[in-house]
Amino acid sequence: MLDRVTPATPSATPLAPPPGKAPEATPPRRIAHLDMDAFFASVELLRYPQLKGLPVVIGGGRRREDDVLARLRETYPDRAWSEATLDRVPVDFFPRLSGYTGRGVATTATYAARQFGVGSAMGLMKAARLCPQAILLPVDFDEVRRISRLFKSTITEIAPQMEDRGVDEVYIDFTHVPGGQREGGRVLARLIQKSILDATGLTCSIGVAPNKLIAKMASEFDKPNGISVLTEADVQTRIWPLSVRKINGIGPKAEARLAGFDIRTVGELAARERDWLVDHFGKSYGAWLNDAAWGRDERPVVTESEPVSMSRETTFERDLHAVRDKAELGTVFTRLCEQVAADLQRKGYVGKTIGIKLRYDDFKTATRDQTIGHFTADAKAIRQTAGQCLKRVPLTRRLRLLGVRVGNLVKADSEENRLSPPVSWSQSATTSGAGRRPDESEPELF
Ligand code: TTP
Ligand code: MG
Ligand code: MG
Repeated sequence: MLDRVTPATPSATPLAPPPGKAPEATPPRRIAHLDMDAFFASVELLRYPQLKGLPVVIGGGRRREDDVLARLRETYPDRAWSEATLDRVPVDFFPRLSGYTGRGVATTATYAARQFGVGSAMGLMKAARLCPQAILLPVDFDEVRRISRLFKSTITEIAPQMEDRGVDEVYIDFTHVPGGQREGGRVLARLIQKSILDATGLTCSIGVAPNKLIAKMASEFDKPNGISVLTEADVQTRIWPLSVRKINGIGPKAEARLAGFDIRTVGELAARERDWLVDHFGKSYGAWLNDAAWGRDERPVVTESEPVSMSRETTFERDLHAVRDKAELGTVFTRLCEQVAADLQRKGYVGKTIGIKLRYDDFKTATRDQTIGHFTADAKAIRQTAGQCLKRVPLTRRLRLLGVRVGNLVKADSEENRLSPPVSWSQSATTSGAGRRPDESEPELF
């Protein structure tokens, strides 16, 4: 996870109109969420167009080009096979799910396969039972990345304010782009869909709404190849009937806890008092739940900018206890530190504020951080300081989430980093974040 310096949104700072001109009304915020349809599977269908319309499941490993060609040459020795002739591979050549045994998991499936109930994260053995005739293909990460870059650059040529949210999805600020207000954004959405289809051969679905939260939900309304346009007035009719799980930020645990209070739909969540939610889910998460249920979300679309911090966090399968699950927590903690260190190193950053985040089984959150005297991207150094932070939080309740963050970032090759030589930590450490635990000398728990 990358936190970035947020550039000012144009709509947040309306300029005074030039003298003599009538002030123009600030256009309403229109934010789009765009998500590619059955992405990994669609990428394979570009290579094998003969499989269009058939149930195809992606899973079970990486694609190895030479293997496919070698097998083709063996099966059909009378034909010449190359990358260029893959569209002529007979459909019968492809392996079927039927009879699959193993522990593989489906990463995604074409919409034809979804009609049988097959979907992302499903075990392939179960998928084989539901749809034995489905074709099983491995993923080609290089091609996925190439197409990912291609569809994103197609978007930024039309609408430059784009936030990258992963391999197959982005947010786009439509507010000031030509066509971005016409029919609530539908005109621009159509243009982008068409341009992506022309550039990549793939379809996507787009939701346009007053903010990211609603746009993200709206992009799913009419998948595949759909456009959904929502206004604030649609929140009650289109969002409130949905399950709370449709809100990006409510996972299975929060869903279960809400269900314990008979809250299953977004509308039922909206009906609860904000104070009640804060009492039961903590100050920040409770307030956020209330905002989300009412469709309130002010987050800007964040384009390229310098990251201010990098973090990794994980929500546990089951809530863990600091003493009873010490070994498991220790392993996870070390891994998070290693992941943040690897993120920093890969992106060329170092930081000197190291922090932790815990969420307890009652959903309350605690964070602590500590600033050291030099910049680092070293997993051991991060682990050591993060471990110090851990000594300053209560660890009696079970934990559902653990996170590690490194902030105060500068580029590893910057002057600032070179001018800050490593110093002894015990002398240089300053602390921030409230609430030291009374016994500072208590040994590290995990
Ligand atoms: P998604 O956008 O969630 O799914 P999708 O594009 O396959 O299908 P949809 O039309 O519903 O958007 O994820 C994008 C890609 O990320 C997906 O093609 C495969 C990969 N992926 C995983 O590797 N593991 C997962 O658990 C999920 C959900 C996706
Ligand atoms: Mg997708
Ligand atoms: Mg996606």
